[in-house]
Amino acid sequence: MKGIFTALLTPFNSDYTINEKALEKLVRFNLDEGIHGFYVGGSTGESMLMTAEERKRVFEIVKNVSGGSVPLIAHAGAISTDAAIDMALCAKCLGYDAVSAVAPFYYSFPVPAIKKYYSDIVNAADMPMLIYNFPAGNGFGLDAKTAGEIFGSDRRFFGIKHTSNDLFAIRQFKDSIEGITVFNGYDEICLAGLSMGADGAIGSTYNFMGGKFIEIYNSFLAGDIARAQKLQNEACEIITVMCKYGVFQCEKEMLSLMGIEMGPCRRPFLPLDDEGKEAVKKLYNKIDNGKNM
Ligand code: MN9
Repeated sequence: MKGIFTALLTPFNSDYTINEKALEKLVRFNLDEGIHGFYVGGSTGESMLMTAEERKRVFEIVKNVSGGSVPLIAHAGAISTDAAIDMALCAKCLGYDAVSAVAPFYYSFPVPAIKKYYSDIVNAADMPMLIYNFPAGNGFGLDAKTAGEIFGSDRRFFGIKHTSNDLFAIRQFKDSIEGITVFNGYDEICLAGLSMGADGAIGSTYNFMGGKFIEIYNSFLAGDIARAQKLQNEACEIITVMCKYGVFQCEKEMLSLMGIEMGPCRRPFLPLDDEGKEAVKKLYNKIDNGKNM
């Protein structure tokens, strides 16, 4: 697995139930953009704000719509090992290609407990595992030494989704674990991540500008760094605005303008205010007129 994977958003109706039709449309739109795969039910999908049944329903819809056309990674992470295993088994049953999990959070679990959480999930589900390293989100930062201990000789651990600005860590993962796949996690540093050896990237803004990032990826691989940089800079301008007003809310607003009704984010995320809506509208007009998405 490599390339540009969309960390799928979850569209909601105005009453906050899942908008299944919009989800189907979003998956199809991304497939048409040429996305290389999907990361389903992660931070971007607001999975921590959803029930287990809802998370499973999203797995099911995405699988049904995409069929076997691109690889699918299901995020099964949870605070509880049992809950994560339950989610991973559902993904396995549906024919997902791999699972991923953020480290257990809230209780500041010690490293041995985190290691056991990962081996318990992999042993129970017997599936390829992409560790989701998100230090800013869950307070645990994976380093190359601990990663090496978790991976050990178990080839079912195949990679890390590295959502961190620590770019050196990408190189350290690559150099210390043979054959490891590393996905860059912050879209604003996608090209930088690739330059440090990332095999691809998983991100939220790819929901609406996957085409642009596929071009960044292809330009990088072709050695056209000037082109890749130009496109990354354009993407960063957009992401800067979105981060200011709330990245998921802005992405949903953008997609709604593009014709996919994404609705609000779940509480406690605040709705996008008028200033934010105006800012996204401006981005939309600029992108649409320039057709440079
Ligand atoms: O999955 C996303 N990570 C989080 C990756 O949201 C925690 C990123 O795509 C960011 O949303 C994006 C904006 O910071 O890079």
